[in-house]
Amino acid sequence: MTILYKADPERGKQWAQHFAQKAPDVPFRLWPDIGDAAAVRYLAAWQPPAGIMQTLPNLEVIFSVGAGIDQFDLSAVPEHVAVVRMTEPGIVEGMTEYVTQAVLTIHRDLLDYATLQRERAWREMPVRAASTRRIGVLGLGMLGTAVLNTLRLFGFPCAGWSRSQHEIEGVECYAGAASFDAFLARTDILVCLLPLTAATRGVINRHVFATLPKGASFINVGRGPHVIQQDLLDALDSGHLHAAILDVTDPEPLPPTHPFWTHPRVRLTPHIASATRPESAVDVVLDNLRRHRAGERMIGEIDRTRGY
Ligand code: NDP
Ligand code: OXD
Repeated sequence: MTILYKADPERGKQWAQHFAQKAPDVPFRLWPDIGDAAAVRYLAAWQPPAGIMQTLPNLEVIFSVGAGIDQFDLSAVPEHVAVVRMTEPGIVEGMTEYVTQAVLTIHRDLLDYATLQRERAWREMPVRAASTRRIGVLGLGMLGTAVLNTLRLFGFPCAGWSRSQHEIEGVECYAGAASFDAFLARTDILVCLLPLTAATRGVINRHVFATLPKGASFINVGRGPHVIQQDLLDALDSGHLHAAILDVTDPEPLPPTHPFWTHPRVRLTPHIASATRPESAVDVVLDNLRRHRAGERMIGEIDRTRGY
């Protein structure tokens, strides 16, 4: 019943230490030292090996080491192999910090002040009350909900949009395609925290930017392919969209010639909004191993028909 880890090797060493401490009875191996391939029932990976079922014929579960599973080619993974996304609390904490700083950067005009600093211009701008800056989060899952629960404490009017109807205290919840435009029209800072699926690829496009109020801003911490990048550049260049803070792009890494690098209204970070923390990740995986062996549904098991 071996668990095989195949992702960042440095973090893998930390996973190995935590497994050795917390579950010395569970055989844990680091790719490419797979040992007896037939004994590998569990794989923790960012990218599974090519020809996964030929390499690991008795695989039962793939644990993503990240919250997203869009990097997996699910067509190469047979139905009987469960796929589980990462739900450990460190990812939630990191994402809440990142989105809060991005929202406050836009809300307190820090991008504009950075421009003024470069010009050595000592000039004040009026401060806008949080109660007049409406936040809208696409995706009301583990991360979107946590982010909104923090942002509403600042007094921002908060809303979220998801596939199914949610109820979150202090958050106006919109659901489905029919309410999308109403959600956008009331949003001054749009945050993308959707999973990347066939239904959400390209969902942030010229229609979205045109429906947001003039002067709105955009934060992408979901995935690069959620956005039609030329539409984002056009919306910024027309002045309709004020600014964009992008942690994810398409492709990654972003090529040196890409216009996002030098655009005055774009701030970029290299997909660092939040990262899985090995210590708590191992706790979550061990809990799921116990559930799997007991025949229970695992936490974070994805629904293949929805793709997330
Ligand atoms: P969850 O699966 O918990 O939540 C996904 C949410 O998106 C749900 O509310 C779901 O709706 C909604 N959704 C999915 N498809 C649609 C659709 N077609 N229309 C409307 N709503 C939809 O995901 P997490 O919150 O854990 O993570 C979200 C994403 O964040 C990850 O998939 C990953 O891409 C990204 N991420 C980025 C990181 C970074 O460092 N930049 C780090 C970690 C994650 P419903 O509730 O109705 O099912
Ligand atoms: C994740 C990510 O999905 O790092 O966890 O983007």
